[in-house]
Amino acid sequence: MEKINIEEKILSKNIKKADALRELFKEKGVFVLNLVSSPGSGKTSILESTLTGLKDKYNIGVIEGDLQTDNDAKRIRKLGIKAHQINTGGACHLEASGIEKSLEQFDLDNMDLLIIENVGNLVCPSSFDLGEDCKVVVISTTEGDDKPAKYPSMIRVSSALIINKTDLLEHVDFNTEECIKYAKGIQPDLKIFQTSCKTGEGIKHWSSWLAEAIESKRKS
Ligand SMILES: Nc1nc2c(ncn2[C@@H]2O[C@H](COP(=O)(O)OP(=O)(O)O)[C@@H](O)[C@H]2O)c(=O)[nH]1
Ligand SMILES: [Mg+2]
Ligand SMILES: [Zn+2]
Repeated sequence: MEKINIEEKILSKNIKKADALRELFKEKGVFVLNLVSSPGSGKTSILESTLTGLKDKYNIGVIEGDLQTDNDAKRIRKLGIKAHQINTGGACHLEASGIEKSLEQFDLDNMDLLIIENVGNLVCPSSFDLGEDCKVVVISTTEGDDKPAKYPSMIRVSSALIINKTDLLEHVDFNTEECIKYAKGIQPDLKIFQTSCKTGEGIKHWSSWLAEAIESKRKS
């Protein structure tokens, strides 16, 4: 009973902070994406492929969440894009308070897109609103096509699903149709993208969706 109360308090405090962040992002015209997946599905690789194509057109910032290291922030900085690394220590998700603090590093008045790469975890990031416009979940073909059925909460709160590592399909038992069927069964409106960061398949399609979302929120 006590445990539930503490959890509820943490979550309601987080929601308040996230709502304030959402207001701020709206005022500044910044589209915010919360990118989630299990570890190693290819979140940073997808960002590398996608942002290379968008960085000349939009002002972009990235917040990287990991337990340790700033490896991912370094990968993004190599593209000439501003990236801030949050090290959570032991924590398996990011919270709105951490995002609020990281914003000191960015100039929101001159930003069109903020991407938050969450800690690799398909469980609790689904409960922690970061003030984003949408969550996008990545599942790779090496993880099993029943991932959506096993992690329904994450699918339910996501706007799009990226099935990544399509270049490996011929080597693994992954039924793409089944995966989409499971996912759509939970969230019928889910947008589906199929990508490979090795061959570049599907990156353009996904990037255009993102660009459209940025445009719809951007201040002219
Ligand atoms: N074959 C293949 N490997 C990929 C693809 N995307 C990412 N990887 C590899 O998967 C590993 C984890 O990728 P990373 O982007 O760090 O995943 P993250 O932990 O979700 O950020 C790295 O070795 C990547 O090179 C892909 O589309 N195809
Ligand atoms: Mg990463
Ligand atoms: Zn967690």
